[in-house]
Amino acid sequence: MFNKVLIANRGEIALRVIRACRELGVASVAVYSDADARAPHVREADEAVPIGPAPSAESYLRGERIIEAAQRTGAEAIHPGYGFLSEREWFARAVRDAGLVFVGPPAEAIAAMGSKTSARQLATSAGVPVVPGTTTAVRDVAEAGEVASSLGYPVLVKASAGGGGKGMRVVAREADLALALEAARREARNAFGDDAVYMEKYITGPRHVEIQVLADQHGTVLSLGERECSIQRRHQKMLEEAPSVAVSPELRRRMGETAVAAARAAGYVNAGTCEFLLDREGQFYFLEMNTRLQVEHPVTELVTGLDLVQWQLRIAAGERLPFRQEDIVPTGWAMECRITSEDPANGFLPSTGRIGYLRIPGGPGVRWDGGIGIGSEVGLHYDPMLAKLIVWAPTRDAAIARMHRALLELTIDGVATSRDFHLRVMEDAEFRRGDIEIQWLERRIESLTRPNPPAGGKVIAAIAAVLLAERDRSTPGGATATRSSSETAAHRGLPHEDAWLRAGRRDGLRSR
Ligand code: MV4
Repeated sequence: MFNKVLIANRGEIALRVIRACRELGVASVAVYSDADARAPHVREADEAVPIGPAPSAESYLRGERIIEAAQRTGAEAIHPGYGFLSEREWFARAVRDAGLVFVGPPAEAIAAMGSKTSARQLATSAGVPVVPGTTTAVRDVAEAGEVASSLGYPVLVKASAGGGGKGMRVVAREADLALALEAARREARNAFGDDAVYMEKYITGPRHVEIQVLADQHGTVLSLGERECSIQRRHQKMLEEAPSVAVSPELRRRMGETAVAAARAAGYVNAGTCEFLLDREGQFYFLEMNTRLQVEHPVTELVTGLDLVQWQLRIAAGERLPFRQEDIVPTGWAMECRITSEDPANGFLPSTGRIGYLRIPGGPGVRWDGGIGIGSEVGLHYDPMLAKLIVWAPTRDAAIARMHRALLELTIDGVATSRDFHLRVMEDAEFRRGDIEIQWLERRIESLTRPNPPAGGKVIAAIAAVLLAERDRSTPGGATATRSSSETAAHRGLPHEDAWLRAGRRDGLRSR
């Protein structure tokens, strides 16, 4: 194993990697921008190196500076986290060329999966099902028209260099094709500096299900099962779970084998994720492969019992995976809510400020992967994700109840956050049935983000009456309730939360 690893990232993921290093007895080196001089990841690491001004283009994206910092501190490997330099082929190559180990896939695998058309070709040649469409870029409107009529409308125009939904246009009929093609090209050129686009049949109402894979340097490639990631807004995931209600053991086995085949075809090593669309008929289609550790990796960790970051480090150090596919059996249910500094009541507008008070949830089955503390300044330089609240429970119903409970415990003062939005999701009947697909959130955004009705005098009196009655009923000694009425009332006075709790009690949530 390495003696020392540099972490080329910030926030919660830098802390996550530091924790894995510490458990493996590996020293950690943080890097930080001027804005992060007092950030938790800097305090927590064994050493820290300043790398530049606040804008990421002048700090966390300065690969050559980060490599220098690794050499100067005697780190043998660099963990890129997610985002920033994690999927830059040139960086993976530069790290290797500097005589260091990149804790991630080979540069060649990043390149092979980076272009969506080359990923489709690779997948197709490995027998992996892809959405019907072209495996090369379309030249012009004439060719696009021919492709579209053979596929049948609606079709989707996608950027070859794309990913994450940029440069993507749904086309419902021939009359709209020329404009959509132009728009997709323009967006692709601006986002990726490459205006090549290709086409696919548009799949309506699918789920987004992804498979985690782990591959060592000795030819073992394993599937760690699926994550359900359909709850997203504008291609930003908000909530993930493992397993998926839509995936049977048989489908899990088939999707897992497919993901392993795609990874093998790319010469993949380390942790990676194959994204699929899963339609209502249970057909699945490979979309793309993410060649990095993902934000939502903890839900897979909780149902498999494996520490993915530790395995990333072990694999990078040349260790063999000591288990076989049949040893990996997901157990129970895990769910993750992304806690962001965005205001759901205000169109998810990014919110800034200083964290004045922070109450982190705890108790059975609760995990907090955070990157903030009291006093942290939340600005606009970086991603708005402050932390991930993750729970595990034996069943999905119990995981939902546990997440709701943990969200009630969470208090973040100083910035607007996505907390209340997540409470609403946990309370939503469709979500609780697992009746979701990729358009679900956008369709339900109104009811999930509507400001709470002002707690007028009557409402407050009603809540107080319920709380007092409940305290008297549920507290053996009478006087001090375990869930203190002041805490709950101070909970920004959301009437719906208590209504839900009461309903939950009636429905026997405790018996799960
Ligand atoms: C699709 C699709 C429907 N049909 N491809 C969005 C981002 C990129 N990863 C691929 N995406 C999609 N590709 C076909 N042929 C729908 C989406 C899509 C989507 C996919 C996953 C998660 C959320 C999504 C939200 C909107 C559209």
